[in-house]
Amino acid sequence: MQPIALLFALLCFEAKADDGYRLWLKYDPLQDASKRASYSKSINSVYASQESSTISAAVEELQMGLKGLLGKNITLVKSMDSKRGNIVLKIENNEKLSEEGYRIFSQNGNFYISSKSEKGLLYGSYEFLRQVQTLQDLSKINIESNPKIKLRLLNHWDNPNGTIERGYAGASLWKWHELPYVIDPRYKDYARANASIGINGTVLNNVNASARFMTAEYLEKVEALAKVFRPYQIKVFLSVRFSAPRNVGGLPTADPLDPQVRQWWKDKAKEIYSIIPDFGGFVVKANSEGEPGPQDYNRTHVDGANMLAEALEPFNGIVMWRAFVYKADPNGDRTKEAYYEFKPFDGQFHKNVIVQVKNGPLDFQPREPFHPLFGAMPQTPLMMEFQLTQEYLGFATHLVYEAPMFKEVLDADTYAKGKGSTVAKVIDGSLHNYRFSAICGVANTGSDRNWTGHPIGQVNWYTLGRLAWDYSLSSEQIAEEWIKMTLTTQPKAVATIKDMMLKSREVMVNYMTPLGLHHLMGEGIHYGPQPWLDKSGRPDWTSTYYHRADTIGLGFNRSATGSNAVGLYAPEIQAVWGSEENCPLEFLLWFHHVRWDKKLPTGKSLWDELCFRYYGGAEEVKKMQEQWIPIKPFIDKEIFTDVLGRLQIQHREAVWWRDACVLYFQTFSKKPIPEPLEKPKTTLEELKKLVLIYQMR
Ligand code: GCV
Repeated sequence: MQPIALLFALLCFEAKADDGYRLWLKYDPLQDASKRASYSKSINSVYASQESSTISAAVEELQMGLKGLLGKNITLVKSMDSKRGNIVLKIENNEKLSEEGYRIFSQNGNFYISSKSEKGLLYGSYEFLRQVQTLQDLSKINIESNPKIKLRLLNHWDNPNGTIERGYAGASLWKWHELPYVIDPRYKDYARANASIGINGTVLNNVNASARFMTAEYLEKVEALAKVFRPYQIKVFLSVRFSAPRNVGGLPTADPLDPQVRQWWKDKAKEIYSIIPDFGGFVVKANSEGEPGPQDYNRTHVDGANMLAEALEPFNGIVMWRAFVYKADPNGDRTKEAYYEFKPFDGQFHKNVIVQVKNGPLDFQPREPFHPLFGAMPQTPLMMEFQLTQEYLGFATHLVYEAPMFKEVLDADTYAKGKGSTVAKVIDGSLHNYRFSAICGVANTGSDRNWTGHPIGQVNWYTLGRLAWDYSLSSEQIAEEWIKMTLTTQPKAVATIKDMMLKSREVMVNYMTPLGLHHLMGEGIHYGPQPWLDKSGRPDWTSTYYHRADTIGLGFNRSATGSNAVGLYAPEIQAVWGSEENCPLEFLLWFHHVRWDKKLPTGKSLWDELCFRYYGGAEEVKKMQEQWIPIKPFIDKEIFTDVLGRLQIQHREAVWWRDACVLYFQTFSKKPIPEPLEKPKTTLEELKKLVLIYQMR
């Protein structure tokens, strides 16, 4: 071959770099030749007993996925192919299945995906593909699966101007200025990705909501998106601005007890449903961080939520009313406020209201105890709000797998009805027999080609869906599935990446906020360390409010001798968290002000333990970098290089966090950094300047 022809051939056959766009629905040819051959032999065609747009979406996905994975055309047949090897999508009654549940089994050489509804067929089809992608044995496949939580949502904090609050992966996915005329093909891929993990709703806009979304112009744009999402069984929801009747309705007030205001919302609901008949409902952030709400008119959260609920009720819409409220009280304890505000209202909300509660009582910190409202409102459905976007977890530059963090909260025992009353059972509705159940994650998606900025950030989106469907899945299992579907099936590489992911959350806690510390981050931007921050727009936006460092010790005393936030939990929990001796180290400084020289169960003093954790966290990131390098031959080059670069930033920043926190706390402890730890190479003054540079416009 001529050199030029050889070069041409090489260029043609060079594998195309993976830009991450296809997420976990990559469908590249299976590398395991024997599995591929065996699947190919047993799958020939797909047959659906009924037709609908959702069933077509399922069939299309099966055909596309299997074509890619097996390199074979899977034909859609009008009656079951007698040659066998059919994938049969079948609607049938099965008492063990809920409406969205499915069963997958093999019989007489065919595979059956059955469900009571088209929804289950869609979810079952994605599960079937997952089985192939993760190289499972299909010969005796027999899976029965029902979602544990009914509403499984993403919350987008996206603004009409295309920006995303706390978004680190580019601009908004929604091109409002082009809608409804231009339909970006990405909307369909977004729907496919969500359906593949069981997400069945999306809140399109920021909870700091623009009233514009209540205008006819915007509702038409919303409908254009709803139309794309519909076959994938994804309902759209909107965040609403409580003052919308004033902002866009021309009314002088938004008082929820004012008859004109009430009528305005009723008319608005009617208008919305006339445009989007399957609209899901509203999310409301009211009287929180300066957003308008019923308290502006001396009314309560119940007044506000119930007014909206009554407007939506005729159309089966729901109101997700957020409990993220806190007043600026320098002598108070922000972690108690939502509890005091909402607990007295238990049982007073309208039947289509669900109260949306963040996982912890503060604000998506690297580690928080579960929110004390979970278990405390037996007569009001509560839903979980997790944050996928890494506002406090190093944005899209730090590798942090969030499943262990979510599981820690879901598995936590509230003791509301005795041992075993886990947070998961509160939010799936089973503990208190709630009318409905829901969970949401604040999305980490954006217009970046790979959707989430950090290639491994995709797994946090994936995790939300998988845990919402079945919170009993382990972090290991979810990680393994995602790695195999997205990065590689090479066993050693899978094991290494999984190990890095599983420890990543704890590593981050150690270099950012070990031992129960919290809210030490840079002001406003929420990036980088600023533990010395003692003045801000509000006292509870400083760091000193939370860590309370002094010459005696460190930590916020929330025990009975302090703010008694621990008193909001069940007595069984108080007995553990409320005692400095019994409190697990991960929450020690969340609940206690501990002497610097206090000997901890590790055998070290508080000061030494703190230093070892900060140094250990930073060191672990270095190790993660080293672990990543040998997997190079087994994953896509572009993704390999991208993650490697981000790990380098993460290490630099872990050292930044470590040095800033250790040097700052040392000004109180007055103790040396213990041997053999190396002293920081920078000074505290230099680090203080660095944070200011980060915050410059
Ligand atoms: C959407 C935190 C974030 C805000 C966010 C708020 C909320 O305070 O920093 O950006 O606002 O939480 O959840 O409402």
